[in-house]
Amino acid sequence: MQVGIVGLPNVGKSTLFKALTKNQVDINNYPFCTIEPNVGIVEIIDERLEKLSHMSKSQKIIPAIVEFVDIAGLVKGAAKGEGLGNKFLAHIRKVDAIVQVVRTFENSDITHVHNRIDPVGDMEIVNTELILSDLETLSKRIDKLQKEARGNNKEAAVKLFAAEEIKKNLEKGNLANQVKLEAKNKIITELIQELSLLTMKPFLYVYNISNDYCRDAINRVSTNRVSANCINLDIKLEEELSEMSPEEIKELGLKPEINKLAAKCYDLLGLITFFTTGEKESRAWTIKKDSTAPQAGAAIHTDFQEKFIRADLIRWDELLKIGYWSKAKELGKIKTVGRDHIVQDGDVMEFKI
Ligand SMILES: Nc1nc2c(ncn2[C@@H]2O[C@H](COP(=O)(O)OP(=O)(O)OP(=O)(O)O)[C@@H](O)[C@H]2O)c(=O)[nH]1
Ligand SMILES: [Mg+2]
Repeated sequence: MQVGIVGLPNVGKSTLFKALTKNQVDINNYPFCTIEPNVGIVEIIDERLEKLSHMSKSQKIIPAIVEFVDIAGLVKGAAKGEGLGNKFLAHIRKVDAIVQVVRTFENSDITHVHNRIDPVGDMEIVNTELILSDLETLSKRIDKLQKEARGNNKEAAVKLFAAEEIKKNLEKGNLANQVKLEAKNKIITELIQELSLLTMKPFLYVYNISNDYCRDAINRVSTNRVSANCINLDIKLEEELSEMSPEEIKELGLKPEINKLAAKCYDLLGLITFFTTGEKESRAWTIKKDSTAPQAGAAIHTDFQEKFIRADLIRWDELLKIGYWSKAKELGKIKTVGRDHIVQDGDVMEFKI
């Protein structure tokens, strides 16, 4: 699962990527500094895992991870091939969720491609390009569906109706992920997968604030309709903190906020964690929300799904309170579940295959 970092050129995308992944990447005060995408892994800091590993005296801790991709800046006309145009959009198409970095900080030394600080305007430029690209995808699909629907193809008719509904919304400037569709309808789900629209992906806005940030701009952003899913971050400061030792940070009386973003992205991707714990290792495993026990097992080994017999589980905090697995078992606190059981975030599990 990958999260793509997008936004106008020179707004702090690579700085954010560096703060998150600690990968050394080019950060320079000029637009289109990044051309080829940078890919990096971020460990999700999880207090629960640390406590479990402490309880089990584990030799190794293996946290959950999220992959981030730092993508080239986009400009007006990208959907028509301006800037890095289509190449840029192809990189976005591959990711599972989008983090859009929006500049709100004022600093005349840092070039803004439009020579102004206007977060709402910037977001609209980026979103418009994504929407235009999606409209092109939709138009082609609608043409095809219209032909199919004429032949009394019921499935095509359902898809056509949904595709037109999405198109209408995009034309109003809404993102596809804001369109209310019958999420449980199999045909519509299939259409959504086939279309793979950029604006259907989950979105998170990161407002790049700083000491010299413009409060007025933030206020305008927060009253804007597209700001539902957002987070304020002083990206430059976070990057500086990522280079310091915990002692140095403590001395400054500061607290990094960057981990919150990684955790929020994990959530944005629709992911949850279950744990395994023992002397050898304690580990956080990543699964999609609503996964069944055999599907969760597949995170450990693909074989586990097919050869699944049952799973034993307990909530992480309950296990921690009791102190160890065998005692929890003695006390009858370990639950045995079958194939249909839906795994919850924070379950500690053992699989029987
Ligand atoms: N003052 C200030 N400067 C920042 C902040 N974030 C980034 N910068 C500076 O802005 C410049 C551009 O940052 P990058 O991270 O390279 O921007 P980018 O979005 O990756 O740019 P492209 O790759 O060209 O699209 C660098 O000089 C950063 O140091 C911030 O929060 N405050
Ligand atoms: Mg960059």
